[in-house]
Amino acid sequence: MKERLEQVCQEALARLETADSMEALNEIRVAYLGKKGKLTEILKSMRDVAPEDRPKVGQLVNEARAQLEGRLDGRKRELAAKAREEQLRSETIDVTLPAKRNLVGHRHPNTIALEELERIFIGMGYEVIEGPEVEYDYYNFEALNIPANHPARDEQDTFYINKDIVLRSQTSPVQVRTMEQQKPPIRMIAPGRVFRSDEVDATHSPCFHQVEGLVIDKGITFADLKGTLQDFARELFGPETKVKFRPHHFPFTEPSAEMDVSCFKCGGKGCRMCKGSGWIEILGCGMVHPKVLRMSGIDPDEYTGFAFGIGLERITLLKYEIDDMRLLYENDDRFLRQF
Ligand code: 2U9
Repeated sequence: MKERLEQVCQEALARLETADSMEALNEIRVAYLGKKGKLTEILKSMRDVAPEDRPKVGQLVNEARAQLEGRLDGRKRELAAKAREEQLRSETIDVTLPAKRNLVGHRHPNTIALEELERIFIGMGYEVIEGPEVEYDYYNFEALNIPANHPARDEQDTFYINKDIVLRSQTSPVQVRTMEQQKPPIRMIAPGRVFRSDEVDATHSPCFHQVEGLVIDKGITFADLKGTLQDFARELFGPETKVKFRPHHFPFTEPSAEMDVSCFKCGGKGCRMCKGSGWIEILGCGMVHPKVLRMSGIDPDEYTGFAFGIGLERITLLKYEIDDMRLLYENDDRFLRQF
């Protein structure tokens, strides 16, 4: 029995030395120390041993058991240490490597230009008011004195949802809604997206942005319009900027004008930027038509006002000397992050 015990013990110890995983160690534990394990079997066969020899044999079996358990624990620790070493080696972090760049977005040049415009007008006491992009035909045309037979109403220029509802072709409906809701004095700008059925090219897009303004109070004159828009132009393009007004026609204003600024690139001498003329057109404007005031519940005998409309993309392209509007809509980060 002693030899058998030694043989089993040696066999188990030998297997332990070559076991290379926790599973293998566990298998060995079960095979020798488990309920039906070889060592346990030997212990069970004690009943065949002469009673006087039992304490001695019992002691031997227990010693063998203790030796096996000790070695099992030892191997367990060795394997755990090896695994940990392996892990440390494979997960080594090289802290000297350059960090991964976190790609954060960038404000769109249109947004930067809009915020500049808003800052200027807020500084002059204007409110910024927004409104729906899908509008009633009434607010987009009728209330602005654009009659049913007007070319701007043409299906080619406006996206119709149905016969009464359109994608707004200007932000003017926001001013009309404001006139209906608020009593003068009104000093507001209405920035936002507008839609026209235009082909895409370097200066046109079916979806672009406007910033329109409206001022209504007692005694507002064309002089207020000129002074305000001159201040605005100087704030946006620099204090040396000159402005000039050319007569124009809009159904919603009378008289109407377009405003040019002296070229901020050449100072008015003439260059590529201003196509040699020394002037750059930047907005349309005029005194609000009395019919437009009356339709929205404001008495034109008591109040007068001026309005203006700015194409935001045009300002952005000028400000950043971008020569193709399509670049603004591609959202290519390499383009956007330059501004
Ligand atoms: C109300 C009354 C009058 C808004 C105005 C313009 C002149 C104008 C253009 C600028 C470039 C359109 O985007 S663009 O092509 N706009 O020239 N807009 S006056 O007049 C209003 C608006 C609302 C109630």
